[in-house]
Amino acid sequence: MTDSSRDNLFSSPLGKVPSFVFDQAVVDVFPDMISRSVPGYETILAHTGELAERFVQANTHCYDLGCSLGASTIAVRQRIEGRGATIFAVDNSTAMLSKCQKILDARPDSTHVELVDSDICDIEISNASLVVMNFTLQFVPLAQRAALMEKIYQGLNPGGCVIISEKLSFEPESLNQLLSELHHGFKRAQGYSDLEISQKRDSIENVLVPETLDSHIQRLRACGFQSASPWFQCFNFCSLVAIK
Ligand code: GEK
Repeated sequence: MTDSSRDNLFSSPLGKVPSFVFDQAVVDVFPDMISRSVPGYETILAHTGELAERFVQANTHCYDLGCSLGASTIAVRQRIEGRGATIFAVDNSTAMLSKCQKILDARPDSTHVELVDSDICDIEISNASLVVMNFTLQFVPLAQRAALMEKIYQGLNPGGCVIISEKLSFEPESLNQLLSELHHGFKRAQGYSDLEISQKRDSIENVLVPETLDSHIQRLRACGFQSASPWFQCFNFCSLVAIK
């Protein structure tokens, strides 16, 4: 990795830390940022591919909601070749999508990927056998999350699968604190300084709003998902699978 693609966005004192946005500066360092910030990211991607292989049906739609640079799309695509599925990779950061397009163009594959520049709350979901939301729901305003999950449930075919990976919050606060400290220890071990960790935390405050595991499971059940469970957790990061 060249120095320019290493995430050092928060390494100098920023004074008043601006709210986090997915702009070009983030796009330029994104693979390094997410892999050094999210424990288990690579494991979650690999198993997103495995779940795709199990659940994606011929001639159906897959959705990668909040696709960023397409890492989940690529993990899915390489396991579903020849099924005639279409992957809709959706993001509302134009900077992310234009780099994502270049990455996908450099890796041709027979599965059609359509990039959609939109808020995931505004798209239509239909004929879906797989919906992936890897670390995206946490950025959707709380008040819109139930309607989004309901739309996903309605757009999934029976037997279809949704994968939701998220940062979690915990109760009581002492447990939240512990898991957050373990996460910060992970980031320190990945080379982030205390200043980077604390400025990033300030920047994502009120932008990334985590919920408890119970809140996620209850919302999934309220939509109609009878089968819903975490399949992976490391500290305060978790991935859930739910089947219609
Ligand atoms: C990966 N899934 O590498 N509508 C559309 N896109 C959104 C919205 C929204 N309402 N809110 C946020 N995003 C990826 C990683 S990153 C996670 C996902 C992270 C987009 C946002 O622009 C960004 O690209 C992505 O969701 C979240 O597997 O950075 O922690």
